[in-house]
Amino acid sequence: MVKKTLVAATAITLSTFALTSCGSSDAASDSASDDGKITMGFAQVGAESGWRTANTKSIQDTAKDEGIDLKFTDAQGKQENQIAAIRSYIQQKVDVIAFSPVVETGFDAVLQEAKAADIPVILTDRAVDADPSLYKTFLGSDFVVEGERAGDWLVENAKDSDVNGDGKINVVQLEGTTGAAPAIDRAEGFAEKIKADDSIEVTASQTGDFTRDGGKQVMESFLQSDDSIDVVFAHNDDMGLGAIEAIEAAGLEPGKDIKIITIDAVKDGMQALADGKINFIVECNPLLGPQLMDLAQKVLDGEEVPERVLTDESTFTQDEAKAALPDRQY
Ligand code: GYE
Repeated sequence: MVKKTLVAATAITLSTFALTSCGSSDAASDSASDDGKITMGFAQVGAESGWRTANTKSIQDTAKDEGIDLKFTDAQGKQENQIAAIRSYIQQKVDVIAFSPVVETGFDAVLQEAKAADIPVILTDRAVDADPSLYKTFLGSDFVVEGERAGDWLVENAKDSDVNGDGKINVVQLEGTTGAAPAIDRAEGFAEKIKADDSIEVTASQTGDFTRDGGKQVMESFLQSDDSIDVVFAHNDDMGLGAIEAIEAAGLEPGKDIKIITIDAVKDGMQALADGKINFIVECNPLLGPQLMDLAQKVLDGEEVPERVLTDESTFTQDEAKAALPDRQY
């Protein structure tokens, strides 16, 4: 275990973890092991989607490659499990805690506890709505921009998206987990951009909890109550893939009878895009492991890190998906 307490107490920048690990004596008596290795506690959301699976693998593989002792928990989509995991990392006196908050609110108390224990926290993937002094940095995508990219595509492709030919483009939205940053921000970015065209309207919007099953069930109910749906905007690929199943079961052709826009660009989504069942995907990069471990190193070295670290992302049309698929890692 590394002694960040030494860094804090002496306010000097220590160049190596080997050095930090033979420093302060009271911290030394706390440590679970004193081998100079970083111990990171990571509280993951769950395993709700292909994106999450790729994200988990990236974090675990990078930790292994870089000799970081990773304590990993899967909160199964429940905030209380995530808070319990973070508390247990505090008790175990890990060097650094990282997590991807299930929802935006309700983490203040546990973040205060980590701060009081002098354990730095790095947010990955999703943000919290809390005092920024409670965490060191936030690494992840700009979800508002992702929603905007989806909205821009629809505005640009409005004519083709009026499948029913009635001059109105009726969009149903499959939202991510209620209260989660990507669900809130993607809806916001999308809504902002579609304002540019009066004929586009979100006629129904409901959570599918970022899962394939959730997307399927919500889409089934949308299809039962409305036969004028032109477009599905799903906050992730998995829900879009669930919607495809529901659309096919209703005897309609996804991508043609109903246009589909999703976010993530995981392999299954990209395959459906290349097959013409999805029309446009906004990329959200799950491979955060290398940047996360790098930030952890820097924080524990006492280096300054930016408050916000963005990931690089693009978008895919059907032709672009065909070209990108052979090299797609996840
Ligand atoms: O888009 C979705 C996942 O937080 C960016 O969570 C992540 C989202 C991702 O379940 O597939």
